[in-house]
Amino acid sequence: YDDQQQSRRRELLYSLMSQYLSRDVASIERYIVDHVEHTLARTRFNFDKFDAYLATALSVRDRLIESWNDTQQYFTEAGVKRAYYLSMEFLMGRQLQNALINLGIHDQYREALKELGFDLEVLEEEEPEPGLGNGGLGRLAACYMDSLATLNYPVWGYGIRYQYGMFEQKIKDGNQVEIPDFWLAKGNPWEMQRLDVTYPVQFYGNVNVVNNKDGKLQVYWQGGQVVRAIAYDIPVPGFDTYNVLNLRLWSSSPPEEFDLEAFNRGDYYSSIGEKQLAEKLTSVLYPNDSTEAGKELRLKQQYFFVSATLQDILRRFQKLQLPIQQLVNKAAIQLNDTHPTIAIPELMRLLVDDRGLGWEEAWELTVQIFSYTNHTVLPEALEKWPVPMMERLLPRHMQIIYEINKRHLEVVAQMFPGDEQIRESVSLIEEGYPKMIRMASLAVVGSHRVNGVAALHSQLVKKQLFPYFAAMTPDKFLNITNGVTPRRWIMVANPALAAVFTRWLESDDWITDTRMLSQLEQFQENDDFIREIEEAKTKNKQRLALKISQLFGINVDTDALFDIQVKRIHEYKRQLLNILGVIYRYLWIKQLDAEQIKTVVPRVVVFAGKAAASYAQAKRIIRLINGVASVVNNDTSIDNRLKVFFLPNYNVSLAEEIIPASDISQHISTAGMEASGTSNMKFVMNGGLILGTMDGANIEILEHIGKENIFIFGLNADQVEEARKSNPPTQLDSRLEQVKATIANGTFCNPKVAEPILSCLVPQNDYYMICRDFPAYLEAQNMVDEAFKDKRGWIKKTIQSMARMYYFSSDRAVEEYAQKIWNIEPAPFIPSTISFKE
Ligand code: T68
Repeated sequence: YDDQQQSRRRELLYSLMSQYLSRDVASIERYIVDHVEHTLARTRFNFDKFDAYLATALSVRDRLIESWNDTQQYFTEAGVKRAYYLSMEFLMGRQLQNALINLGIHDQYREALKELGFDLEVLEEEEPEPGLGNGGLGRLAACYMDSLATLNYPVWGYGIRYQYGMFEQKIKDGNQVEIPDFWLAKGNPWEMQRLDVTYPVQFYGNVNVVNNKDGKLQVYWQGGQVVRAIAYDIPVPGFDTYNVLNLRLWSSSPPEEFDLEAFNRGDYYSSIGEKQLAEKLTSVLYPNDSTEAGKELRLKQQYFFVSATLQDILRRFQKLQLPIQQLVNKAAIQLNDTHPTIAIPELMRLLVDDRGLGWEEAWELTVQIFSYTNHTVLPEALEKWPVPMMERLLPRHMQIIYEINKRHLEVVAQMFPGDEQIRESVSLIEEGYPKMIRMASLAVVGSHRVNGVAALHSQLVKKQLFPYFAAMTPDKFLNITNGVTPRRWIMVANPALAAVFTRWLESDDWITDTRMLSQLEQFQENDDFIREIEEAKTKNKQRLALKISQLFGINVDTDALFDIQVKRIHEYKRQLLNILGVIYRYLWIKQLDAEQIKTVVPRVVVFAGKAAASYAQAKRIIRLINGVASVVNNDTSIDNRLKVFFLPNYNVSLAEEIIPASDISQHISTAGMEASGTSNMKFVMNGGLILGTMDGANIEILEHIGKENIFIFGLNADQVEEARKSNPPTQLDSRLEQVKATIANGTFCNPKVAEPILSCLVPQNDYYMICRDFPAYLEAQNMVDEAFKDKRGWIKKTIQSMARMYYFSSDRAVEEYAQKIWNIEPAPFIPSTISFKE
């Protein structure tokens, strides 16, 4: 083409799509029907609910792609520094409603669909939820993506596109049953397969060192297995901004020229076998369960996604044609827990072996680029990989880890000369058979910032986990308290409450500026405001009551106190303490006379959460809860003063229904064991109060909302540490003895199931401090009852709490990451100023 032709072509291309998709109802109807006919190949005169959902989603995706393209092109042209959030898990939840709200077109879409004969809210329920995470860690990544998009930060998320997410939980005869979750079965309209974005990823093989012509040593890692990574992109819209971020998930497939040799030998079937092996790599999400530790496929998943991601980041950097030393000015990489830590030796390998940088220079660059978020201090949850496995799977990385360790221990020796105990404790390699690589220590050494996720947790990270690292590099360690997005957790989950906020604040700016919520406090004595807040709560309780009646055929009283504990089932989270308290309450009500019973505050106790499939004790606790539920719910003698439910298959969508309906929620982990918790924040933002321990973010929530608005009980972290060192008490609380006896006699479930639970409920065996905290727990529950009897006082507490929660928005949290760790700036794309379209 000559210049003239070029410019005419550009004119044409521009004029063909010079306009953004329209936002009026009639256009939206057309976009939807267009997808019904042309994408789904159905007729617009006959399509069902699911097709309607798909067509609607596809029409929203078109809009997201427009903004996505502009945003990414803008980031590139502006040459901004980007941050990369590497996480093995992203628990995004359903996308349709969130996207429509963030784009500000929910009402138009509702209207358009109504005319087409569909109810938007009903279609939203058609969307399968991608369960690509275990719990808090994965959901945190999703909240952060929403906030980063909303605040216009140039960030990409990188993760894995598992074909099977978190299993679906069913309850059969009171027991958890796991059903595989093939969430892609009906297609996924939110992702864009990028067959043009693929990278080879190598495993196994040998390392050879060759003397180059110029006398330098050149390392070659050769042979082994090659797997191909294919990118799937998911657009992440921000609220009230044009920017759309990208979440890139990798899927494994065989390399294009897979086992050509076998194929040529005529060994067709073995070549197909190889293909299936490659595909298996990203097929399933691993549970956060220590019994699954040390599985080679998990390490393969980690390296697979890290290798593809770093290749992608470096390719993007290469286009800038800058010297590699500039990488630190263009990229920051956040490791969400230790799972992607192999990225540290991988970047070293790419810099030293592939680009010929000297070790020192490469290391300095690497450390400046990486940072690491720790999410747990539980020793059994800290990742370690056997040295022999690493040697076999990633031989060059093992060499690099040894070299990092050698240099690290030299520094240690200078700081703590002659101290073998310190040397052993900070070494990246744990001695033993086999030797193990301590991934958390590697992450600390290879990062310039290490953060915990709540104030107490960050203290424990320094004092308990990494005392010597903290002594060596105190400035490396910091706290960034978790946050949650008010878009999903108020706007999407609780439209009734959101409407009240907007009406009384005469603005919806609180959605992006949660500080504004503090102005609600001035209405705490206003009868109209109080009534509207109460009405919103009642509406949400009715919605949950309807769900309960559909699931269990039991109608619950929405005036009852809704008492909720929803989270993964784990001994440290102490669902057991909760159910022991429920049993005590039941026994107590049973011995009251008819008159006394009438004065008991009626309670609806709700549990939900998954136990890792091989976590036997957690599964027994589920069995016990269900046993208690069936006895209590069928006992007519207690005048409906107590109901107990275990809602199956807890996930993001169920959380959106449950959280707004709570009066009280329980966050009662053994102090020092829950890093932060994030549902605690969601509950309070939705006008529920907390019954909790001095653990994780509960402590900071207390500081913000005031101790009069939270029910705290039990030992604190220091006292737990003390208690574990000192002699156990000689006696059990008599009420706990009574509860144990009732469990032991088989009232709720087979005593054989109960036995391993009961054996933990003795002072000598009380690692989780259930016996020691039991009396304080009962007392705190009584205080909850008393407070709830004073309706107006209770509402006042919830209003003050909601108004004082602004700090726990993930907008605040990501801003801290951007400023204190990544050193990046917001980059809003404004269509009217630099116009790719009109
Ligand atoms: C959670 N961790 C913390 N881990 O338990 C919670 N683990 O206190 C905190 O609020 C939250 O992270 C966010 O910071 C997890 O959720 C996992 O899910 C997990 C997954 C795989 C392996 C280990």
